[in-house]
Amino acid sequence: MWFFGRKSKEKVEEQEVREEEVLEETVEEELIEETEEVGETEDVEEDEEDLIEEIEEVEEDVEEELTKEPEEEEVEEKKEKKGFFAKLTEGLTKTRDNIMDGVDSVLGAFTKIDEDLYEELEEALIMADLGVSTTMNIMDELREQVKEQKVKDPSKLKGMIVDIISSKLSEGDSSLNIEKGKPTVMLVIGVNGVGKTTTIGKLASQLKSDGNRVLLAAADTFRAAAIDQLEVWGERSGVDVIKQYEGADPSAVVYDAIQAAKSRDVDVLICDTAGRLHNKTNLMKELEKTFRVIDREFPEANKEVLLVLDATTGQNAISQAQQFKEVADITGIALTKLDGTAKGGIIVAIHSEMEIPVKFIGVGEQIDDLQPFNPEEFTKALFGN
Ligand SMILES: Nc1nc2c(ncn2[C@@H]2O[C@H](COP(=O)(O)OP(=O)(O)OP(=O)(O)O)[C@@H](O)[C@H]2O)c(=O)[nH]1
Ligand SMILES: [Mg+2]
Repeated sequence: MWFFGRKSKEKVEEQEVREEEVLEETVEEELIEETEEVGETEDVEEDEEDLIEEIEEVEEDVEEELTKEPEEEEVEEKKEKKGFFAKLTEGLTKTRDNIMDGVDSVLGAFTKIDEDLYEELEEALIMADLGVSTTMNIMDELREQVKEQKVKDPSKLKGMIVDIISSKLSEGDSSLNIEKGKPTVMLVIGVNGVGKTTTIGKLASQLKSDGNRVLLAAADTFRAAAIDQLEVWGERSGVDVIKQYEGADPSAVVYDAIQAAKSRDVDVLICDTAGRLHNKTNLMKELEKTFRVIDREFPEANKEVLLVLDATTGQNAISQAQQFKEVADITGIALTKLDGTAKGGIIVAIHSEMEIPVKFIGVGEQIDDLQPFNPEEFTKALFGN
């Protein structure tokens, strides 16, 4: 115990000394800390001022951004609106060059307007897929205007040609035969590969977003893949497809679809058709049968027969139109693949020779790459005036 007691006494003394040292150290540390804190407070105040300045600057920037924003939004909107027009202008580049390069080189080679100039101009327009009879027509009008206006300068002819072509494109009614409160049946016809199914898909999507109840009929039963392809477009545009099976009677599919359209109170029923059967006679007979079914089963409906033509086929499109005209009362033409072809001039020939209005133009494979044909917009995209 003693030992313990003595040791404890020494320990207590040691402990007291240490406690005093620790206390001194702590006070010293606290003092240092306090002085440092004072320094820090000054720093914080400075930082705060900097921060306020920064916040003010950011606020100014934000205000500037906010006042700028509507302008940027407008630009974005314009960009979207311009989408199709820009695509059309770009798509028509080769067609424009094809027509204008020919015209320019002829006009550049003459100093006066004479028969030779007219002949060469005629050739240039035919070469640009405007078609023989349309070209003759354009030339007749041109000669007349030159005489009337006493034009002497060949360079004046370019503007005159553009005006004549533009007025030709404006002839005819390009609007679709769709009325609110009355159903419309649209039969989409054309040879294989021209873009019928794709056009139907794009059209279904547009008509639906315009507030119409739309239904599709897979009356191209020639290939199973054709039915599948229409179904894919139906899904994309959120529109139902009435179908049967490969090899089924196309008129039976149309019959089913008409019954469905009636019971579902559909506004527009669009029927896909085969572009190719075992032979051409078969194809035309099948179409006639389908027309009879529509007339018998849906007499109260408006009828649209849309012939799809592929712009890249040039003059061939005219002979296709002539053949289909023999069996069908074509009410309008959808001219596809105007993007990237040099043969877009065919649209002028179709318009004036066939006396069937072009109602739609296609400039690509996407769902929004189809537009109602607007003659003013089209000539603006084609000639930039
Ligand atoms: N570049 C371009 N391609 C198009 C356009 N329209 C359709 N196509 C393409 O042309 C090809 C044929 O289109 P479809 O819609 O299958 O043609 P279809 O007339 O239904 O053909 P069939 O069913 O075989 O008679 C597809 O690869 C389409 O993507 C267009 O405006 N521009
Ligand atoms: Mg098809």
